[in-house]
Amino acid sequence: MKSDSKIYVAGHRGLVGSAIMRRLTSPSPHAGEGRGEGGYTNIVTRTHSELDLTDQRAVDEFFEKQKPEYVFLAAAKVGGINANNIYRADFIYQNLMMESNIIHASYKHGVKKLMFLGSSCIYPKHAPQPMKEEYLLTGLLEPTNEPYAIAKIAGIKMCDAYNRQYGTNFMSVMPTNLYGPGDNYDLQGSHVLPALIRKMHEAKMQNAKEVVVWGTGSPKREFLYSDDLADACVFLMKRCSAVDVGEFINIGVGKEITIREAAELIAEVVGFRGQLVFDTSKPDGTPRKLLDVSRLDALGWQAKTGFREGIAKSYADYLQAVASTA
Ligand code: GFB
Repeated sequence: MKSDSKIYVAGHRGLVGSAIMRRLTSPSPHAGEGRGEGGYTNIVTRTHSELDLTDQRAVDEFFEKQKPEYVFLAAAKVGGINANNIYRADFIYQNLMMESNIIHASYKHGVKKLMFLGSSCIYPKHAPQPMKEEYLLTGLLEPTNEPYAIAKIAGIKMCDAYNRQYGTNFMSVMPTNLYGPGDNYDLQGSHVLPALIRKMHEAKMQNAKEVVVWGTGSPKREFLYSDDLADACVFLMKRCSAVDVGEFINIGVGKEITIREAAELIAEVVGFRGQLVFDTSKPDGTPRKLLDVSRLDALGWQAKTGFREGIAKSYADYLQAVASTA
């Protein structure tokens, strides 16, 4: 990938896509360690109203006209445990359509390299921890996000099938739970960290005595800051091919914490001093989801942003988002 290569970032306004945009246009947090300085100048994007990625003909026409050389497939219908559980049809339909249209158009129009972004929920609910890439399809999935996981597994298998049949260079990467600037702070649809940042902030402002945390607080999660993920994606896109990463590769930090610990740390960063109350009528989801990142590690990439630092940056982003809508 050269600085003037034509790069299409699908989903450039989302948590992942916007981080990839930042990384492509500005220096890597690893700059100085030989990881490149950004400076990609030929990036093409389309908003949802300009291009409906579930529309096969529109996607095909876009690829025919634009002829991108590299594609980051970061467009997806995403959400937290509640949204996944309720909007099950939307999650499977929209994700299957977007992936299918973009992967097929990339093959048809000669894309040099495509990166498909999946999710750690592709692994079986009770997979041994940490989860190695080879545990895919060795057991039953977590029911709250099964439709989303099936769509993401289909994306991995599509990339692999096109590589094998047509000799394409389509790489799949599986990030762990993500957070960062531009996250979704809607309390019903979001993931746990943006939800807790908002709840704790609002409780602090209203001098409320407690904040409700869903579930038991005992599930463990691994959290990766979105700019770190973007750095890993660009690192892999530049240096590796599908043959180097195999069917797909995990991207994570290799460490996990309980939801209770995450909530306590957010309370500290936000400055909320009340009680945490656990609502056990809400689902816990998967008990643990820790990725084995030894393959990525061996390729020479490790995450940089510590959890406290990432939460502090995310809280600053939330404050800015609140200020801009006030
Ligand atoms: O982040 P989250 O929604 O998704 O929830 P998953 C993680 C854990 O945090 C669950 C608990 O045990 C939740 O019950 N939790 C506590 C909360 N308080 C809250 C809250 O206020 N909001 C939310 N959302 N959770 C998602 C999948 O699973 O992970 C997606 O649904 C995707 O498919 C994503 O794979 C990475 O980690 O459980």
